Amino acid sequence: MTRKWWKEAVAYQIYPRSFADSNGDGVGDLRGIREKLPYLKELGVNLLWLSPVYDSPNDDNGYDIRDYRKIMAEFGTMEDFDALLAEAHANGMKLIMDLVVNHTSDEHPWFQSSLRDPDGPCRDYYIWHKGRDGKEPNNWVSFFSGPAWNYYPERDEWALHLFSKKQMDLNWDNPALRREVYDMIDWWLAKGVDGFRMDVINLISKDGLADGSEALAGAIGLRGIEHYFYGPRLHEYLAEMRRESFGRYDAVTVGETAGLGMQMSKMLTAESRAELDMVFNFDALENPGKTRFDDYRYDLRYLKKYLLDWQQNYGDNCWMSLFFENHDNPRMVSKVNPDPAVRAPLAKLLATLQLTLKGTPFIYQGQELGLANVDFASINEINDVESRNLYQELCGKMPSEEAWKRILAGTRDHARAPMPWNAGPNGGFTAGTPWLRMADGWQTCNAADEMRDPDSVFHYYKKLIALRRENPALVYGAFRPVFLKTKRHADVFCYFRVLDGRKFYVECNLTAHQTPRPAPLSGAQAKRIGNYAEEAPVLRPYEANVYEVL
Ligand code: ISL
Ligand code: CA
Repeated sequence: MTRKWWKEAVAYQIYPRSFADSNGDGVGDLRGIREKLPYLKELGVNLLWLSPVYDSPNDDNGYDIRDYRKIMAEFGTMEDFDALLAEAHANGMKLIMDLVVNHTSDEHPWFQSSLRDPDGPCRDYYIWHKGRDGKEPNNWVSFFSGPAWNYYPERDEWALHLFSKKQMDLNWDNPALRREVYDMIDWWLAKGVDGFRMDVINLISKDGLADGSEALAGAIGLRGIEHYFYGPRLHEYLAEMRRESFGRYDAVTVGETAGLGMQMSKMLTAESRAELDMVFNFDALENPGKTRFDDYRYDLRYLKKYLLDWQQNYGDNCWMSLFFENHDNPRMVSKVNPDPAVRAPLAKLLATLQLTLKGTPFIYQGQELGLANVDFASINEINDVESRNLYQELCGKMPSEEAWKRILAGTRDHARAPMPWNAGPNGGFTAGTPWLRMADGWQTCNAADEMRDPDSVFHYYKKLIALRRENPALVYGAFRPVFLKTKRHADVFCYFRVLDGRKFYVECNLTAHQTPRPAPLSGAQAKRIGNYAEEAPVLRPYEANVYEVL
């Protein structure tokens, strides 16, 4: 297996709007992030991913980019960015950007030119079509509700937007557009950024205009999906992009690729194919048959099945990313078990899995504090465009209380609530009014308090991150699961990580009930970390332990 810096890294995702506000306007910013670098250094992470910080009208909080080479005014200036990058590097941390190139804002000069100058150079930068009997060119729907097309009288044509009405899909079949994108990527790489997380990169190749099938739209109702998920020229574009930009730098790429499956994942990340380094696979973020907006308890025994498959079958030519949370998903602890009494042990169990399995861990801000979902009171407290549109749509189909229940189960704002830094006003996030409501409970659950408490979720993460960074066996070691055949041990997940004579053993109880402990290890061993202070003959709720076999 090839050794790479990004396989050994522990990554941390920052949602800048909600991380730290340096100037009291209620919005997190680049200086805020810079002020928190010592915190991140103490935690031990060494690869930072920033959600978009580019100039944007914020219809989708920065995922609608107006200028790829400019910093969003609310977040600061390019000087602030350069200073952040330099200081991250000086502290031994790499920094990757969010690359959003499936679409731009409708306020991007390319779109404005495409719209107003139909014979100009940007004519075919977007996906324009004539209407069908005065209506949309086809029946595709947007991820954010409603038809995926806007009509523009200026061209008497419709333009495709798979996301919000202000996020216009780029036409990747146009080589001139692709060149613009590669030049932009180069510009950032030349500046010294260490790579990119690539937003909905699996959508960039569309296969034409045919109507979407109702049957294939699936539980999420995405009619048209079969025409642009992993489209016909995706691999060609990824390989070209790598050749023309990333490939000439020591940069890492992580594709955001929903609805993936192992075969496609291997095709995207196999070293020999030179497309992407890693992908984010969402296949196990919900239990089978469930979607994010269903109110249910996630059963971790399903995660075990998924991990057993991927850890054993993904091969040595591919490398996984490991994550439970990001800015688009509710908090994992709340999904699995919202009971506050088990929050800490459960958060530590998830940390144990994420930091002892094979793959690069991506921790989402606040996960290291064990943050839970927010008890939003009504749709008025919700900012997210996806939630607001979906709420409107659902209210047409069901009583508004029921619609609200679905939004509350799945809204992306759970993860976007500002970081609680201390027990002071607004959790120390801002001296002003936070742009989005804080989660209740920051008075007792915040970074400062957890840093003082040696038993906190924060300290557990810190110790585990250090353990992983010091032990190549936890990075490159073979994965060897045990106790798979006994029904008695269906609730536990136990495995070894083995490399060059070093051996770690991990045992986890995936349930909220006590369960028999599998036979203990024989021979000399040392416990490296665990989420219960005392040893016991059984595994307690969500118990997790890591031993080194000596
Ligand atoms: O595909 C999905 C469900 O099957 C979605 O979760 C999809 O992956 C997701 O909405 C894409 O997210 C990314 O692109 C969006 C942006 O709003 C998100 O914040 C970003 O992470 C559009 O840029
Ligand atoms: Ca600010």
